[in-house]
Formats: sequence, C-alpha cells, structure tokens
Amino acid sequence: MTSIAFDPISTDAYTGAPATEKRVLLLKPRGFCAGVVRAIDIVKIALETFGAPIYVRREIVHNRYVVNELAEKGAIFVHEIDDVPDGQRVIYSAHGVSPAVRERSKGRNLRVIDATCPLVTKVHIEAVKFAKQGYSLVLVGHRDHDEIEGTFGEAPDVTQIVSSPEEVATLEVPDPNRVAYLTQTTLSLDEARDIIQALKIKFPNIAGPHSQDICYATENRQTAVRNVAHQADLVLVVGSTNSSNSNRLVEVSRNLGTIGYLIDNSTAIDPKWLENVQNVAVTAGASAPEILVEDVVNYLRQNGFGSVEEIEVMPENVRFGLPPEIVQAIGGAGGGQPVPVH
Ligand code: 0CH
Ligand code: SF4
Repeated sequence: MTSIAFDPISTDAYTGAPATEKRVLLLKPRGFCAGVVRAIDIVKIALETFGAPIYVRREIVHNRYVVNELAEKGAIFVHEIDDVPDGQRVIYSAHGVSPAVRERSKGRNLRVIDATCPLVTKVHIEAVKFAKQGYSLVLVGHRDHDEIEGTFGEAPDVTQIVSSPEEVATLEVPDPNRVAYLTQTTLSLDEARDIIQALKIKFPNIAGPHSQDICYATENRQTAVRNVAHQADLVLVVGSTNSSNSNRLVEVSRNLGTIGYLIDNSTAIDPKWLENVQNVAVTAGASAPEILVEDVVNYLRQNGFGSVEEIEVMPENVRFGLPPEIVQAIGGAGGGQPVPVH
C-alpha cells in the first residue's frame, strides 16, 4: 500500500506561500522514467560524440516536444531501416525492435546503437524463452504499437496478440496446456488484470512472467492518479497522443469518475475545462518532459490556481546504465544493465 505525503498546511510548492482556494495538485512520480532518460541521453551523447546526422528509427520516445528538440540538434527520425542511408549510424527507440529489424540493419551495414529500455528487453527475452520451450504465446497489448511490433517479432509464428478480455474467447492454440502470456510494459493495470484473468479461465495452466511485465514507471504513475483523483475535479495529463502510458493515466482518472484530458502543453487547455474547478491534478506520462509540466502549472497559476501542492505518492529512484556502444564511444565503464538506485 502506498502512502500519500500531503502537506497538512497547504503551502505553495514553489513559493512556500499559504495556499489560496484553487489548487494545483502536482502528482509525483510523474514524467520521465529511467528508460526515457536513458534513451534521450543516448541520442544526445551520440550527436555530441559522433556528430550529426544520427538516424533514429521511429520516435525515440512518444513525445512531440522531445522529438522536435532532438531533430533540431541533428537527429533524423525515420520510419524504417530502409530509410537510413547505407553505413550510417541508427538508434533503435526505447520501445524496442524485432529480430527482423536487427537483421535488416546488418544487411545494410548500419552502425546500430540500441536505446531499447532494459525492461522492454526483459519481455523480449521472456518471449524467446517461452517460444524455445514450445509454448504458444499470448501477447497482451495494443496492435500497431511500436513495442508490440518488436516483441511480437521475437516469435511471430507462435504469438497471438489480444487487446481485450473479449478477444481471449477467440484464441485457438495447438495445446491449451502449453500457453504463456506476456504483456506490453505500458498497459493499464486494471485492463491487463482483466485480460489475464480471462486468460487464466480459458487456459488454467497458462504460464506467465516471473514478475509482471508492466513496468514500475507505468504502475507508479497510475497509482499516483488512482490515489489522488478523488481529491480533484479535473486531471490533466501531459503527454502526446501516441503515448500509450500517458493515455492510460487519463483512463485511470476517467474510470474513477474524475474528468481527465491528455495535453501536449498548456496551449491544448480549453479554458472551459477550468470552469467551476477547484482542484486540478497535474501529472505527466513517462515520455513527457518536466518543462511542459512547468508550462501547464504556470498557465494554471495565471488562471486563478494560486496554490501548487506536490503530492508524492511513492518515491522513485531508478536509473539504467548506458548501452555498450555508447559507453565505448565515450571511453567510460558500465553497461546496459538496469541499475536501481535507492
Ligand atoms: O507509452 P508508450 O509505450 O507509447 O511510450 P512512450 O510514451 O514513449 O513512453 C516511454 C515508454 C517507452 C517503452 O516502454
Ligand atoms: Fe522502460 Fe517503463 Fe519507461 Fe517504458 S515506461 S521506457 S518500460 S521504464
């Protein structure tokens, strides 16, 4: 169970002034996770070390601001490996790639830097392990999402994707006693639980990951919204529309009966949303930078929300090491293993 560190005397988190009536409840943890920090660092270091252009397959993370900022520094975002000129450097996004993409890069003689989040790689390793052991795989996630495309590609012949409990009913496998499930890292905890429950009813002997595939950052941000949504009249989630984990935060709020909106920045706020609103909770998806949260909070301040209270639902101190390609390039030590920092 999580605890809420709530300042008993309402004070402004930025100025320390006594709170006025209309409040911003700033959720913590919010925003960048360890995998996103690592992925963005990889692109920045690659640009500084090797110089532009550096190609990046797909959006490094699903955030418009981040992608635009890196593009201005010289990163060239492409959809597919075929869009990268022969022999150039290419970075794989945090969402991971399929073995077919890796093969394609080899065939094109590209110099690859892998920014796949270690927690996504963990799911790929599980997929390979189960497939080698002869399991049929059920991948719980959103079709057409970059991460699911990559994980699916580890064992496409034995993997089926499901996105809802209803779809579980349609699954057909050669041996119902030899089925395993895996999930996307950025799903709704509630939705994933319902789908896994349906899978367990259909396949009572189904195997699964040792610990769940939904990552710590996805879980923590959803838990923060779940804990605080009842105190708010409105929840604003900073994040881009193609960000799965950001969309899930809006869903958590709406499922609890609190109106929620996904916004890229303050310009997306409709002033009508703030009418008759006393408390507005603000959070951010794992790919949304803090500068955009500050922009939203400043907008709210200028529109009558005089108090900003930061509510820390749980501490979060995770860091991941850089991949060997980058460590070697900068002449340092370390590797791609997750490094939890407490
Ligand atoms: O939430 P999704 O997976 O759409 O991705 P994002 O918004 O780029 O957040 C970072 C997660 C990257 C891979 O798990
Ligand atoms: Fe990794 Fe989770 Fe962040 Fe995705 S959301 S990059 S899995 S830590």
